[in-house]
Amino acid sequence: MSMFCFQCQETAKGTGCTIKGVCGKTENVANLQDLLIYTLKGISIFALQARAMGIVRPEIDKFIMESLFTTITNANFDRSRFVARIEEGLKLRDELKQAIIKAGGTIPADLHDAATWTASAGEFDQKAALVGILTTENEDVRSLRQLITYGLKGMAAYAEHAYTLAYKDDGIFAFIEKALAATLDDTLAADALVALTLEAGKYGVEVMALLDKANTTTYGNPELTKVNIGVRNNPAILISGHDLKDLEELLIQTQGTGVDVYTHGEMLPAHYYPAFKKYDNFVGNYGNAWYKQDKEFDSFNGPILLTTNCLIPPKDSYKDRLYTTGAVGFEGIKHISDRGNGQTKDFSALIEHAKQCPAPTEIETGEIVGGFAHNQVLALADKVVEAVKSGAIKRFFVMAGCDGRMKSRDYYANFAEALPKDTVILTAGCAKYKYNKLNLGDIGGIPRVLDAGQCNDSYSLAVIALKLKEVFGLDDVNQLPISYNIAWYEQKAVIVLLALLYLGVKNIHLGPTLPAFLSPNVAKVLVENFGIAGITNVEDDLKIFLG
Ligand code: SF4
Ligand code: SF3
Repeated sequence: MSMFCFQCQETAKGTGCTIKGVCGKTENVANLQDLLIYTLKGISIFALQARAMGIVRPEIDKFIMESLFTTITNANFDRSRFVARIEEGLKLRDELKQAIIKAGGTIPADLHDAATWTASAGEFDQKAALVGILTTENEDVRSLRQLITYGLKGMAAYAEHAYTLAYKDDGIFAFIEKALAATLDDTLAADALVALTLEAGKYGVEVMALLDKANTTTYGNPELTKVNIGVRNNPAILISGHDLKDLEELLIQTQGTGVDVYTHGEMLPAHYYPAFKKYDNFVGNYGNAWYKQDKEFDSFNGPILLTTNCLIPPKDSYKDRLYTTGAVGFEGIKHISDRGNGQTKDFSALIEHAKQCPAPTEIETGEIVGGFAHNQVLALADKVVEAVKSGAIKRFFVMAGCDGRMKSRDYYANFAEALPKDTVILTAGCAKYKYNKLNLGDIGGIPRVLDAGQCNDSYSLAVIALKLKEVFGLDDVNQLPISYNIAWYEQKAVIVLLALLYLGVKNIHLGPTLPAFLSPNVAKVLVENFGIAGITNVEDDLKIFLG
């Protein structure tokens, strides 16, 4: 076995990728990601000690957050970026240690290796082979440590989006560092790690609330919007991923250039924000969820900007038109540098490139409807409550999360189609692409698919549920006529799940398969305490959901 990774739903054989990632991640990059995480854990040991002494280093918090983000599935495949990050991490770790000593602190003699190891870049591969996931022998402890680590990756991704819009919360950074260090602590048994997992859910709610505030304060509240899925006849740039700031700067820089901008994948919900509606070259959404990019990037014809996950290893036919930025990277693919202080990113290379390209080839026509984040749904609250009271709406189905390659995910399209006509789907994340073009109709003007936005906007679905609980005067969110049938793929979905558990949501069905990183005992804890279950087939599951 030359690597071991089981962080996503598509992990090989449902157990772990051991030779090469199903995602395309090489053994070498997988191992360097492990070493980077190990380095972050070592830094966190000092960060905790420093915090206890009143020393807070924003550059450390930022480094940890950004580094975690680069290791999520389908974000970064570029070996050189990980080598550079590990080198920088070792430097920051030692600076922090010196700051502690300078402030009168004592460095414990029995520090974990993660806090003391050093090596030159040429030795990183050797070291990486010694620090992987399987070095934790007890499978339940390993399972919980990884569940926490993956939750932190998702939390870091959302914290980074908020940070980009100048919203941050030191409590979230402090928790990330505490939890990273805790995953090295051999004195913490399963019970303590379960408690820490639930605490991660608490910070998951906080980080999503922070990002919601950052997005809505900066760009306004998402509102009911029809999004064009056809094309125009101008050269264009396609922007994918989750980063709204990148989109904003791209829209500003393309004004008056004759170059149109289309969203792809998880960038679709950007159309729902009032702030982006003023750009007349912001044409619509092109394509579907991430895993179809190998065909859709081909037919788009113009440059493509990947701002975050999900990137798949590019085909030769469009690789010269692909650009990455932020946490994303791929060897040989052009990368747009980060913003300097007070500056914007420079997308001029993409704009010039677009001018040389033909307009996108049309792959579909029509419109999709979305923008049902909490503010819009609560604006319709009277109508929704009335429909529930009159029996016009019998049940809501939260079908948020991720889409993915596996054929078994057709289940979600079939499930959506098979749902009785008096039910409404509440969605967020790229999972929506399985049913947002199905024309499922409406109930008295309320569309049967209410899209709140990106995966992080799953928070909106929780806000809506809590509001309905209040309106109906219920004591428990689980008394609402809401069922949860969630699809997961990567680690942002892990933090969304932990956040829902923290909010007390029970009986979530998770598919298409349960995470490989849940050991039988850890899965049992989730089943017994939260009623977590998998999925089977549409017919049987509908019977369960509809009683
Ligand atoms: Fe395998 Fe998923 Fe890890 Fe990629 S991210 S190596 S597919 S488990
Ligand atoms: Fe999708 Fe990658 Fe998870 Fe943001 S874009 S939800 S998979």
